[in-house]
Amino acid sequence: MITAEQRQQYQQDGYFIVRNLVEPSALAEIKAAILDFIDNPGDLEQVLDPELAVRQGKGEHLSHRAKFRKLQRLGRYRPTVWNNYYAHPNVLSVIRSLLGDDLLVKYDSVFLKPAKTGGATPWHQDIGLWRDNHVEAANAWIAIDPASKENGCMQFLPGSHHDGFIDHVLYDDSLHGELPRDLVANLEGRVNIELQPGDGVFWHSYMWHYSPPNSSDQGRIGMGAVWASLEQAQTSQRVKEYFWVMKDRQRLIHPPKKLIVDDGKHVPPPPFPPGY
Ligand SMILES: O=C(O)CCC(=O)C(=O)O
Repeated sequence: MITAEQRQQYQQDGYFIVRNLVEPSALAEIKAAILDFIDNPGDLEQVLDPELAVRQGKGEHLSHRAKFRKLQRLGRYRPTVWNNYYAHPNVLSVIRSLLGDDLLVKYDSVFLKPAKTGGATPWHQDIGLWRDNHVEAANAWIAIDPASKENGCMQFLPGSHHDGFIDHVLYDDSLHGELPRDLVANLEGRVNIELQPGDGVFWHSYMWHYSPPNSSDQGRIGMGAVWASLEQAQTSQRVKEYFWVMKDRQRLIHPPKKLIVDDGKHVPPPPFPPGY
């Protein structure tokens, strides 16, 4: 459950933080699974789609632990990651407060920002990338390592979710679609979302957020997620595959059961327009 203060902050500022959401023993299992993948990607790339393990640059000069920027969908293939985060009882309790009792995972990813080499994530709204109708989806990120200003924690612009959807653009050097740079240059009022391992942050799909490069000597691993209600999944405009974590008020653990909602009408969004 979320508190009245957290709900109020979600409405007013567009996000809230839940401290100690995931306990240390569960976090240790998650981190072990992530490091095991990074240390032994050869074997596991047979299970994970290799295109979903997003590498940073060519990587030859990087230590093997610095090669990955994202590990998308790792959770779906790792029971300890799935059960200790995406289907963790404390996490589901928060998500139920936002979306009700039938819950599915739409997106799961590890976000890695290795010491000294981890790059920035540009300013964006999640819905600006999805370009779907899930305005009230539950978007979250939990810290596996401490996330600080020094090692590139996320920054939010409180209240920016009140401004609605903004078309995202792609510059020649964009990592992915982003908010137009003239809108985010010298933004005043941004806040650093500093988290300790096990803390989680939840935000609105319109929230403007960003994370800077990591110039410190401390790596920063976190895990992102998006959950959807059954109704959102069934009326999805973009994603065809969802994974059950709660049905009829029962928590569902790994292996996650798939819900396919492909009615043949899903069309991929058009390419992002160029930014100037
Ligand atoms: O991990 C990060 O620094 C960025 C994460 C993010 O932007 C997201 O989950 O939407």
